[in-house]
Amino acid sequence: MFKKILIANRGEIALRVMRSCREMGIEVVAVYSDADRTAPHVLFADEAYHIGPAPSTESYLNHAKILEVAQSSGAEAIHPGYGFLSENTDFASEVEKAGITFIGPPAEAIKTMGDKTMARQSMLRTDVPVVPGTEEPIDDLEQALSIAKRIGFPVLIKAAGGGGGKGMRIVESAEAFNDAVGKAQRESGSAFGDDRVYIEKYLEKPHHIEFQILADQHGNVIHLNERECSIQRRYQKVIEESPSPFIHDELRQRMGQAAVETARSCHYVGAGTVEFLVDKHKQFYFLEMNTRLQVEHPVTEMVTGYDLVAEQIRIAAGEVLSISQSQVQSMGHAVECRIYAEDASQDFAPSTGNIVMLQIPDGAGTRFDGAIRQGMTITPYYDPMLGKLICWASDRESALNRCERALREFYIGGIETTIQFCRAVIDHPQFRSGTYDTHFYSLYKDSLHDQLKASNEETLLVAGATLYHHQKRISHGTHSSESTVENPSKWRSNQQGRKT
Ligand code: MV4
Repeated sequence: MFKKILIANRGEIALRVMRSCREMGIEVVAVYSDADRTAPHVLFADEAYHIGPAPSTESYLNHAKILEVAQSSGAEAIHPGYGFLSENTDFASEVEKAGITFIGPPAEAIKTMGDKTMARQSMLRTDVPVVPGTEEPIDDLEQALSIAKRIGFPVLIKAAGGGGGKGMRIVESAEAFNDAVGKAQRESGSAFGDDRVYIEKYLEKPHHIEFQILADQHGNVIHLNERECSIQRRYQKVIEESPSPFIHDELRQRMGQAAVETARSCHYVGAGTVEFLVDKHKQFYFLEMNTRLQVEHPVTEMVTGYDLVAEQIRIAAGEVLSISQSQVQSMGHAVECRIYAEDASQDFAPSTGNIVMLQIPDGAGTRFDGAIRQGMTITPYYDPMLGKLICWASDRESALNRCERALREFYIGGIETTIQFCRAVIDHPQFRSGTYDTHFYSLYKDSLHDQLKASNEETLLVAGATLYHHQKRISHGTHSSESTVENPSKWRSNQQGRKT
């Protein structure tokens, strides 16, 4: 087993990885930018090294500097977390060339799955159903149009180099086709430095359901069931849950098998996620594979009981998977709410500033994966996600009730957050009923925002009323701080006067 691991990341995911390392007796090395000199991940680590200015292109994305720190600190492996260098083929190869273990899949698997057309081609050689569409990026408009006509409109134009919805365009008719391809190519070019686009059949009201997989270096591959991720806003996930309220056991087993087959097809090693779209007839299609640990991995940890980061590390160290498929069981229900430093009432504009007050929920079945503390400043340099609240209970309704309770306990003062927005979703009848698909947010946007406005006003009213009451108690001399031995507080006399 490794003795020391460098974590090439920041924020909640850096802490998440460090926690598993520490439980495994592994020392952790942090790296940090100018903006993160006193960040939680720096204070948590055994050693921390400065790697550059605040912009991530000059720090957390600086391959050479990170490798240099790994070598000088004697780290035997690098965990990239998610985002930043986690899906960078060049970085993964450079790490391995330097004789350091990259805690993630082989560079070749990252490359295959990172190119969405290459991934589709590779998947077409398997039995896994793929969304109908083109195998190659569009290079001939006329040929592409005839394919689009054969698939049938509406079609979707997607970026080959992207994923996650950027550069995506719905085309309703042949007349709009050429124009849309041009726009999608320009958008993809500026977003990914790669203007190749391809076509997929546009599925109506699909569910986004992804499967967690684990693969070791010895050819063992298992899946750890699914996460339902259909609650998204502009392709940004808001809430995830497991099990999915939409699929039944037989479908779960077939999709799990397909996820395992996907991992095998690209000789995958490590933890990965296979994304599927499931249509209203419960037909599923391969969408893409994410070759990293995902933000929402705790949902799977809560229902299966496994530590996915520990599994990643054991796999990277060459161990044989200690979990067999038949051992994997899903127990109860888990829900995750992503808490962003964003103002939901201002079109989710990023909110920066000082966290002046902080109350993190806890209690039974309540987990918060974050990296925030009172007094710290949220800067505009990095992803605005502050952390994730994950609640577990024995059934879906109890898990949602618990989540609601925890969100009510949650208070972050000084910046705007999506805490109340998550509450509006959790409380929404359509979400509660479990019958929702990827159109949930656009469909219920107005009612969610009305609810949000009402709960913000309620918070202000409660704060005002509390203040008023507090003042009145002080002026009437019944405040607890004014009680003495001779003049005990009402609370005490009430207790003593109580019959037992
Ligand atoms: C689709 C689709 C319908 N048909 N692909 C959006 C983000 C990207 N990861 C994939 N996305 C979609 N791809 C086909 N062929 C609908 C979506 C989609 C969506 C997916 C997941 C969650 C929310 C969504 C909202 C709108 C559209």
